[in-house]
Amino acid sequence: MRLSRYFLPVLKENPSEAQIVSHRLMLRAGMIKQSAAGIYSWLPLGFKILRKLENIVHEEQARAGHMAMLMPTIQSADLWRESGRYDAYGEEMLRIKDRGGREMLFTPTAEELITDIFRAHVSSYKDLPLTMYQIQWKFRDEVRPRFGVMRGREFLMKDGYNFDLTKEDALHAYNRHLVSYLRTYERMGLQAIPMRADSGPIGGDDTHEFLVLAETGESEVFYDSAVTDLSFGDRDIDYGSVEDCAAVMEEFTSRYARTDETHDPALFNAIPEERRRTARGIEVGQIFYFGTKYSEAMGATVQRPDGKPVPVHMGSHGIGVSRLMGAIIEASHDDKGIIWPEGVTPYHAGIVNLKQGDAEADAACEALYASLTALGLEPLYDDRNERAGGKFATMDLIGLPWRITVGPRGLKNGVVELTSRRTGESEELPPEAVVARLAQIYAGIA
Ligand code: 5CA
Repeated sequence: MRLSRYFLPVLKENPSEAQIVSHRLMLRAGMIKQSAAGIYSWLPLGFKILRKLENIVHEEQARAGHMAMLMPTIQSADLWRESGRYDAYGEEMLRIKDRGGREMLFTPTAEELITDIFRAHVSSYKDLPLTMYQIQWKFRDEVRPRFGVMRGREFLMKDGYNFDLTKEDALHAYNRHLVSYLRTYERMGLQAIPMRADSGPIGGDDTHEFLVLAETGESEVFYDSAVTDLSFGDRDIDYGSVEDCAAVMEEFTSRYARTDETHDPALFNAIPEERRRTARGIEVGQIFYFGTKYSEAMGATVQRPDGKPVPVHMGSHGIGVSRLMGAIIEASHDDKGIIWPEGVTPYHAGIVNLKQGDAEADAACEALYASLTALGLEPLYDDRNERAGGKFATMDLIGLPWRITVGPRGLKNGVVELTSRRTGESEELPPEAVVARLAQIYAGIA
């Protein structure tokens, strides 16, 4: 992509409505534009990152054996009356009437609709286990939409639903989701800690939230500092293995880590004092096991091997895809702007031409652009007729992890400069060596 042709409405001033750094930087970097309270348009740069996050989620769901599907955003109220949630959900639900006066709603989550699909088509234990998910827009009429995409009213969520014959099978699905979520967040450059939480309007007793520690987080959390030493890394887990998934669950959830809703001061105080931590966190996902709550209410049963019909055991599992963008920025920025982790960066490297119009500099930039593109990498080339200072400021603001600076002086010596956004360190290298280095950095990521 060439910056001269890109739609990147960068703001010079800090927007006054933004209270936290991620919201400020998303507006300044031209990623989003608010259209109404808690409702945003995703401009090309923001949308590109959103797609990257979605792709990671899709890849990790496929790895865990879950099937992608898509359900409508507008649903019939009748379905929600069956589960009792049409009334229970309260003011957060956006209710709509169609021209025939029929009551509809904009989906805040989709347990009812998926259960309706299940009961229409599945009647035997032989079709289980089954897990399907979607990445779809949700609407919750939040009392206080704020912090940009962090607490929106319209937001993008991955929601997945498992159907199992027994409680044990459903708990395996729960553990399997925990494992796949750990891997998903790590690929996004985040440490998200599973914490025992409250199940709220979804229901059930077993639930964990995944929290990214950040001062601006909306949740108060209490944990044993030992949980922050854990990392999933590149372990090869067999998602079909009950033991493998249970072992990861045990490792990541046996230490004290809870949100304020489930906090137990007595248990917390039993942790050695030097390991007790109170902090704030951003909830980027939540998994639930709620047994037969929906299947019983809606008549979703299957025949057991002995022929007896039983309600299926279910759970649901959510990832806040649009919120994640804010969480990543909260975790990775400096006073100049965003610093994207390599796994989610919108473009792999920026090319800054210090002297646009200089035949040699232009040719060197074009050659770099072509070589990187040929490797399957996406460069963002700042080919505008602007001062170097302005070009650097834009690159720093939008946060690409690597910048290649090309100027007539370096080219006389056969070199360009490769700069790391994270460390600020630069190295002078021949253009071919820069291309080889970037290929190496992104091998296995891009
Ligand atoms: N049905 C379940 C799981 S699919 C469910 O709805 N879970 S949830 O309520 O916990 O939402 C899943 C995730 O969506 C949350 O962990 C959070 O990351 C994200 N989320 C929830 N509300 C908002 C909001 N108002 N703005 C942005 N993201 C949100």
